[in-house]
Amino acid sequence: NFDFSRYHTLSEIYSFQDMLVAENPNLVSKIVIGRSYEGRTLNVLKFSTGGTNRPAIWIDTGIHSREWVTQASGTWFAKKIVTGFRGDRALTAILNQMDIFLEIVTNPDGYAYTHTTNRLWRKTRKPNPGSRCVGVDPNRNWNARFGGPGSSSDPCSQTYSGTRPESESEVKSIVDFVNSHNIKAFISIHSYSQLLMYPYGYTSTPIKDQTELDNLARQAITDLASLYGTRYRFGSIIKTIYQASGGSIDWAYNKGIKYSYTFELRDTGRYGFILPANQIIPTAEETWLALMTIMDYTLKNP
Ligand code: 0X9
Ligand code: ZN
Repeated sequence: NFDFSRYHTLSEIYSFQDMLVAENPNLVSKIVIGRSYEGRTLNVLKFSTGGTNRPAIWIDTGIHSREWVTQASGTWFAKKIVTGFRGDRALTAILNQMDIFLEIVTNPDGYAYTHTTNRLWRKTRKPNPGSRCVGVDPNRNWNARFGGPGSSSDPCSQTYSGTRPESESEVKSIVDFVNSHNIKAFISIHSYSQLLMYPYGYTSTPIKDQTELDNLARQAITDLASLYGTRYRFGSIIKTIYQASGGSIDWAYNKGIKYSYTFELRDTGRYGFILPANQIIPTAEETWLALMTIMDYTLKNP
């Protein structure tokens, strides 16, 4: 009865998560990895068929709260995993050996604020001492050339890094979680621009695994396009979108998670962050194909 063709409030998504766990207790569990600045739980869905500390895929959506198609797609992915398990051979093979961790509302304070006050809010909601401006960019707050080019030291900027790495509990909670799990792929989902990118954002020096990640990205966007013809570009962050320091996938890659990718979902700017709800399901469906390509490759090339 959850309507995937509409956007939902935070409480609706949180209820959806609890329902999914209640209805599929042998496959899905909810891990509270911390609390947001305003005290909301930071929920990660764990999809697992057993084992202990299995190799795993990390997927986050909604770290920038205004990118609503990402949280909506995240809920669709969660449902897709439970409905596809046992029927979908490739997905079942993944789940027989690996766990999938999915944080749908990675910035819940921001998401609540986009519903109540400002639809275009991006950052966290922690006050900045000495400034009237609120919030830190949670994709500039990671310990990967923190404070470098493509981030701002101005609390009023949309790309404000904060005063120190991991100052935001929404970021620190993921860092602690990832550090204590066996994550093989780290995928962070944003919108918009239709891009699939790999590190780095802070430097144009290529990563060691550039050729492999480039080839996998090409395959993933080819599979994505096979459904509705949606065209993506791909490459390193700095060459594809712009220079950005303190981003999550640069941190993940530098800590040894080879398959670190970030998506920018639909569209290319006609609607931008305010993507019409009738595009949620097609966006999620096509993105799922790219995610499957990356997860399947990760399974086969650990
Ligand atoms: O600026 C960003 O954080 C991302 N674009 S967005 O419009 N969704 O805000 C670009 C992500 C670059 N990724 C990393 N630096 N890890
Ligand atoms: Zn974003």
